[in-house]
Amino acid sequence: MRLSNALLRVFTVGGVALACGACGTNHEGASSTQSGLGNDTVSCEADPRVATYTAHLDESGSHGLTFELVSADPAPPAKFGNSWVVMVKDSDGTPLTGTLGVGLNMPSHGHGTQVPPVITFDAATSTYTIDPVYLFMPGVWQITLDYYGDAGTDADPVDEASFFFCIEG
Ligand SMILES: [Cu+2]
Repeated sequence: MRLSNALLRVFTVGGVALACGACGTNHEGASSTQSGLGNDTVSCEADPRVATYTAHLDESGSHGLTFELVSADPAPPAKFGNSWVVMVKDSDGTPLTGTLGVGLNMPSHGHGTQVPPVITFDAATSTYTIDPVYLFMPGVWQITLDYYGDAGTDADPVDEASFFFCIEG
């Protein structure tokens, strides 16, 4: 049965980095000449990479698919645990139901998250719920959605797209 197979094939790939070399060490080893670094109060809202959250935010992949952030709780995305509902659509806008992977990354810091996202697929709405989207640190986070179709996550994704958000302290 296709739908239950799809549910079973929904799992998580990537995005997990237990070793976090640069994480939380902004001030460590800073000399007096570096005292201006690591100012935790600087906002990333003006970072050109980040999106302003709205419901039904679309990001296009480079292979014709659209990844829709249907809703986020809390909204806008915030520090620590988030729950996201996403949909993957083909070029006609038809929802797709195959395997999805999620990666969480802080591109400026080179680390992922400690709590891996769990993905569940709801066949009634053709949406995937990702919970938690665990963004534990203030700054720019990249949330990458990889769509694998009927293939497993060992294959190359059919398409992928990333959402970037500024998470406030
Ligand atoms: Cu970080």
